[in-house]
Amino acid sequence: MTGLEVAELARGVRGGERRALARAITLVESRRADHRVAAGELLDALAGTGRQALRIGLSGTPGVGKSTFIEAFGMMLTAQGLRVAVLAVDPSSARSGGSILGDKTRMDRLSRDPRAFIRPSPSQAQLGGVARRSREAVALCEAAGFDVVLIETVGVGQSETLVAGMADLFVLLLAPGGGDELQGVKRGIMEIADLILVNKADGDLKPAALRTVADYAGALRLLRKRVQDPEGFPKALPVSALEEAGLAAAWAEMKALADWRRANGHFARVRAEQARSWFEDEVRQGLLARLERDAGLRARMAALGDAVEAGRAAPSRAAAEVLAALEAAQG
Ligand SMILES: Nc1nc2c(ncn2[C@@H]2O[C@H](COP(=O)(O)OP(=O)(O)O)[C@@H](O)[C@H]2O)c(=O)[nH]1
Ligand SMILES: [Mg+2]
Repeated sequence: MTGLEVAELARGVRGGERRALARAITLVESRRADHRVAAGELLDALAGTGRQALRIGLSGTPGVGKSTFIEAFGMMLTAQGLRVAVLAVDPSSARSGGSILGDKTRMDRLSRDPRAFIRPSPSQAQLGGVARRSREAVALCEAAGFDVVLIETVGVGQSETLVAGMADLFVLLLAPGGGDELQGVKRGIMEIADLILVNKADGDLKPAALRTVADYAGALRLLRKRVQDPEGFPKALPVSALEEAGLAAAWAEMKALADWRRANGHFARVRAEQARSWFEDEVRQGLLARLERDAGLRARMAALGDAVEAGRAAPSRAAAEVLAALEAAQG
């Protein structure tokens, strides 16, 4: 890509053109070396827009209603005049075929909405690559002037931490269920949630949903108080994505929380910390990539791994040897 083409793409993204944004995301997803360079230039060119979206991470196990929720919630926001981007972060997408496209619920209405932009996760990605691609895609959506960026992920542990690390708010979607369900949610996930939405609070499931909300509200009260929370947060609420009930209340809570965090400096502080850890991550990934690119080092590492496994070398000693070899290779 020439400098001129990058500049033109940047102009398109800044102008909020969805096709330019889609192309830009494809560019940042590419692992080709020349594409990486162009992607870096593009992100640089877009760095100064000063635009800020509300980034909302959304997680939940398959079938809980993420797609249904995102479509209904997204339509509600676009009806208010807001522009909404939806990104998917799915490290397992190589197997499942993507968490949005592979779905029964394809968000048909939202995808036709001119104020919305939907991007499924790419197939074939490892967590490291997913992290970079997702952060950059979020940055691109922000530069394109979207007001809300929804970052969806399936509940597979690691990806939730990843998404929370690039979001301003983290929402956990749950299905109605008794005590077992409460057990099933890992404590770590509870600790990063800002809002727990118990979906399917409709029809026969409504009483169970309301009980689940009460259970989680109780469990949340037992968690350690976090500095970035006002009184009453994290919170649990019932919603019905299907009947589009409780969505306005959920949005009101999200806005109230974001406003409070902005007013109290937590919003900017957390973003600054996220930027730092993004940077540190990139350095780590870059070092690992170097290690993996160098055939001699790879062979050395394999041999030392065997020696460690056989008890002929101490792990820390062997690691020091690989790092010394890496430094020497830098020369
Ligand atoms: N009763 C009820 N069913 C829902 C609701 N939201 C989603 N569903 C259903 O749950 C199933 C899974 O929904 P989907 O949005 O695809 O879940 P995802 O896998 O988390 O994206 C579908 O059959 C939906 O129609 C809801 O609020 N109430
Ligand atoms: Mg889905």
